Amino acid sequence: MEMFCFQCEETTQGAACVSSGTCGKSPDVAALEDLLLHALKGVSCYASLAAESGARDSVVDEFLCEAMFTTVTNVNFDPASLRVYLLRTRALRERVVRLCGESAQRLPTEDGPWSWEPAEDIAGLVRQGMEVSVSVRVERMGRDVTSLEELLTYGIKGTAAYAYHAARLGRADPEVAAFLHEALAYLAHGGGDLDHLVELCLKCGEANLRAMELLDTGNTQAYGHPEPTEVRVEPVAGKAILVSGHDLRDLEELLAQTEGAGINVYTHSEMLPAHAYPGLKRHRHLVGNYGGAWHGQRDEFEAFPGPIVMTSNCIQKPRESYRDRIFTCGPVAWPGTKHIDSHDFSDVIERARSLPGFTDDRAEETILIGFGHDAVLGVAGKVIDAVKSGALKHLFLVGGCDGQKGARSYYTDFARAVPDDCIVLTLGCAKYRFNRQEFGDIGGIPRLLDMGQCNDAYSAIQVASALAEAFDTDLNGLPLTLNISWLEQKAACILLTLLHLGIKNVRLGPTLPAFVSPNILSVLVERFGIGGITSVEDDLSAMLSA
Ligand code: FSO
Ligand code: SF4
Repeated sequence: MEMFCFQCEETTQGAACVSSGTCGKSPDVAALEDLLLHALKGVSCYASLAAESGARDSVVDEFLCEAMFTTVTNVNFDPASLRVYLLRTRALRERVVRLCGESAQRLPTEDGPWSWEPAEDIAGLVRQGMEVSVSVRVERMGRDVTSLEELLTYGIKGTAAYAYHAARLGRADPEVAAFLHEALAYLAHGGGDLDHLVELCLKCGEANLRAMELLDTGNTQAYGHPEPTEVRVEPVAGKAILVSGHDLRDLEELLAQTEGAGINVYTHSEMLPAHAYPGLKRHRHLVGNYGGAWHGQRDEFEAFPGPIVMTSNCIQKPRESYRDRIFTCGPVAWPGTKHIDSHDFSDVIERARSLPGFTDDRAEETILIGFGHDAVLGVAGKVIDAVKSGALKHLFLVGGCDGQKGARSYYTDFARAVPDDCIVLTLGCAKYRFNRQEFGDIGGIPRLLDMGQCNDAYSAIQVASALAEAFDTDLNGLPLTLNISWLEQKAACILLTLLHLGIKNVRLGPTLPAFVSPNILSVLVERFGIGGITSVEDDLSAMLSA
């Protein structure tokens, strides 16, 4: 049986990856991830039953988030690591069954995710995974039900990823986990009711809003509110470590362990926003950002003269030239690369000492970042006055994930074409398409406001809500258009959050999700006004005249 994966925007020919993933995922890895999802649904069936009598287990909740995160695009490509997740899932199920007590017997007697037993070896697990793949479900449930089930599943994966990062900063809300269990249990039983699936998708958007809020609180309480900061984007002489991904907690630990070691630390891709947090930028050896969005990593990592740490997605197949100096953390894994456990970065530091580092300073060049909700709301009065006086006509959120397709140059052209009396808000790795360009300002307000990582969509929502209140309108009544570039499942959960908030007419590109069937797309268009992108000129003029 062939693999079948269409969870991200880079799926082959806009349909599904069937012989191998564009991302590098092998059929075996795809099957193991499908099986992990299946096994987790089994755990959630019991966790939902236990919750009915008020019994909860934070260990299970945290594991669920990490294990769901490991199945997100560009996170885990290692069959051995996925086998460990599967065995841990089976062991935790035992724990939740005990938590349920007698109610555990209420689950059906026929086989299902609640009764799965792991095969002996990886080959056996792969065979089990192929039996629960998306294509099997499409055959059983039909295209439309599977389409909504996948939208919900991907929303859950994204929410779990944000909840995982928040938990590492000591922030968790059992209600978020309770929703994830409820939704996975519904999927386990093959509910198939389209209306209920739509309702669960919107509830997922609500749970994700809470997960992003938890992460925002975790980040800002640990490191302070991001503040406008000029970040150096060309290297300086000295030994060097590069940190990519999204996990600020990993970065904090690495900075503490390299304090006074004479090694410079650089951010890469979605780690760029770290420079704006007072609690992180106080480390003088956090010297700058190196490179751009995730998909340029193979050239960038090859050229980087030190070790690289991947704290979350997006990892690509390492080239031989740097395979022995790339390290993974948390849910990230690639076969044959060293995984860091318990924040012990001593191997990374040792590797940095043994590598040459940068031999000289490159010409200084900086970019301005750090416009989280606190910084933007600090100048809200100025923004409101500028809108009232007509100096500021429209705000565009141009952000989300970047990807490898040439069609994504649309976002560079779009940001460039935004008229001078409009502001561009951005976040996520999509900003690398235009964040080294000069945008100028409107009455002292920079025309390009970098709000942070993809999860800082939370900041954008806070700012939009405050402006709506000031103008006595709702979120759809603002001169604001969301033009979102999507790649993977964190974008799916953010989209569901926007729909939960009632935000209409979001543009999604560069292509619409392959997992959304034509019928379900019509529902999304009719109910929420979701649309794709066309040409920069047509889209801009439609958005400005709406
Ligand atoms: Fe990008 Fe990757 Fe942050 Fe994603 S690095 S693509 S949406 O993981 O999460 O924006
Ligand atoms: Fe293809 Fe994306 Fe799935 Fe990778 S994650 S196999 S690129 S659809």
